[in-house]
Amino acid sequence: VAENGLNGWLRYAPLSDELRQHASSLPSVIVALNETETSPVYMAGKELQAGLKGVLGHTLGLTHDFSASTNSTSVILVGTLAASNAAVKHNVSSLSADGFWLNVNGSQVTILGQNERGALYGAFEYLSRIAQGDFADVDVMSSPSAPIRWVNEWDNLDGTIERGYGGPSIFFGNGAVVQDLTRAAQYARLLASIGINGIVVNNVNANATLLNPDNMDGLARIADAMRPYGVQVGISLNFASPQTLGGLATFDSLEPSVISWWTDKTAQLYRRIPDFAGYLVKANSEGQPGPLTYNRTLADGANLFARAVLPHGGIVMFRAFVYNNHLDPADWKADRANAAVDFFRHLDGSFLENVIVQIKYGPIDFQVREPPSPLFAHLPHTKTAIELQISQEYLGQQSHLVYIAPLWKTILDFDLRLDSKPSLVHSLLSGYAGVVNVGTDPRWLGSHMAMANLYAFGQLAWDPARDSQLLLQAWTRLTFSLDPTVLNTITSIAMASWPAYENYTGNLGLQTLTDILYTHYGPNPASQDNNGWGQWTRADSTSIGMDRTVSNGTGFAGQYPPEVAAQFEASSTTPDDLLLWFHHVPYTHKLHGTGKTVIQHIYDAHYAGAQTAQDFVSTWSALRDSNASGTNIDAERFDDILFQLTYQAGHALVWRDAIAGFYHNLSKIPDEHGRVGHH
Ligand code: GCW
Repeated sequence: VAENGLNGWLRYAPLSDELRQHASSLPSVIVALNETETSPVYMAGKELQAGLKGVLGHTLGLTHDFSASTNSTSVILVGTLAASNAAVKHNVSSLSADGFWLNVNGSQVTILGQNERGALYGAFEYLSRIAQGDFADVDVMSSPSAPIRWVNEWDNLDGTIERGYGGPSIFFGNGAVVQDLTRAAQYARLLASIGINGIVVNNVNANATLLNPDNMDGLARIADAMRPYGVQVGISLNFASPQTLGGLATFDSLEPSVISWWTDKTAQLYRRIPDFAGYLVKANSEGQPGPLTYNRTLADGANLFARAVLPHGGIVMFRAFVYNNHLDPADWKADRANAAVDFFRHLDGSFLENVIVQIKYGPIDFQVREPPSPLFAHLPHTKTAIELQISQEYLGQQSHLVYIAPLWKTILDFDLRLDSKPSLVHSLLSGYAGVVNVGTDPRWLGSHMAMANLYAFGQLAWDPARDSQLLLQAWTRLTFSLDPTVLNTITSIAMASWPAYENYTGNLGLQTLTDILYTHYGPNPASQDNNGWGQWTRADSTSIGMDRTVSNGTGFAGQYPPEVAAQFEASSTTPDDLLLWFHHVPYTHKLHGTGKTVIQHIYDAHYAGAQTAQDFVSTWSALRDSNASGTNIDAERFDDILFQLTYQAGHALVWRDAIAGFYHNLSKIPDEHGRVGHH
């Protein structure tokens, strides 16, 4: 199971004998046009060799010299466009950075990257097709939708991980970078196979001691481990470092001593890591220091780092997750959802060119359903990236199976109607940042099934138009089996998982009704309200929901461009699944979809969602019965997943009874079906 977990979707399990017959039409030699052992093209050659060996059982020769192999025209050629120029005729001009051309023409396979990374990505694409039993000729040109495709890890230097559910850090322990970075290299391989080109290795709640000389040396070792896969390393900064680590009296972003402190530190980092990716900054948020501490603007703070990295080619990801976590719950006009736009709108155009504002997908915080952050509509002169969370902080922490891609698609495909023109969120983005938080667990995330989310994240960052179900199915074939029963089983469970989780944890845009004060796990609807965190539901004995209208509420709806604002302003045009996000209504308010009352919907959804979770167990168990030939899935992973689904089924009942009971107590409105309040 360890091997199966560690390799994730890169298992290269043997194909059936029937499919293996195609192997005879494959070339016998791989030519990888770079012989430097740490180069992505060299790794591509190695990966092709190992992958084809696993899938087809044949070991192809591997050379790095095209001329030596020209006696056979039939080769798998992989390299950069530049390196191949002499060797092959191609007609590839339109690739952007990291893009590739994959051409399979009979027994000739050509994989050319716009750069080294692109060649590696093309090799992974070819292998993915073969491993899924697809031997057809193709001619694909593929370029990423956005240049920045990063993962963020919230690893602390002591080896713990904030909101990490896959064991301790693969990077840090005891205040330093760990000696054995095997797992870092394995992780880079997985990331490269889904087109991820950057990683921030430490928590956004950053520890300044990461910048001491020993730790900077350690970061260089991490960068060395990941570089062959084209994954560049960046770090999160603690804004107060010049004071806390550097001993200066201040960390004011406009103070010359502070500026030169950061300039020096940055130069020291680039001396060790010439391709260092850049910085991620969480400033003035949840108690973190920042420029506002000295009455400077957030742009002043971002530009401080941007100037430091600019001469080295680095970038600054500056988080928009800035809000007041001591809001007054008695103030019906107060709204945490307003914060990002309030803090950033007027800064559009004042960031340097190498600053990217990194925006969480929704205005609150990785909830089970949110509308898109309206900030995406307010920064036409600023580069932006979307922050998604693979780590299931509010989504059952990998103990619940939740396939998140369909949720992400509701945001990426949302049309903000800027200037009343089509403006899908994904079309506005320069980058993607995924909070992953893998750990030393041999399944990386603590759950085999959760890896579908990481796979889908990379695939959507490359091309957000991809279909979440097709992505899931490709992942399933690569991870488990080509067996149609496995495919159908996993498709039915995973595609039902987010709707089910929404049903039993947070209906109608109420947010995930978990314990928001500490664990973010398990039901605790009472914890949402009457505190400063602003994840309020405003539930009382007669009514429920946040009034975010302009006419009567917090005004949040008005942060969207006019057409969208008008839609959310009226409850009659607000989609039911966001009704309580935007409106405070009586429990007896009727939904337009079903005509049910809000309270009856809450009851019914909880019973339906919990039932779906029960069904997951029987659906999954049926796979074992269909596995008489032993061809579909190994017993270890089967049992591991069965155990998690069984746990989820039980916990879904806990959720159901806690939430349905809570609103029954509050509203005193009986369930039409007599289920609630009779346990
Ligand atoms: O969702 C909240 C988390 C914090 C996290 C913060 C953030 C890293 O509960 O653990 O801190 O968001 O995104 O900065």
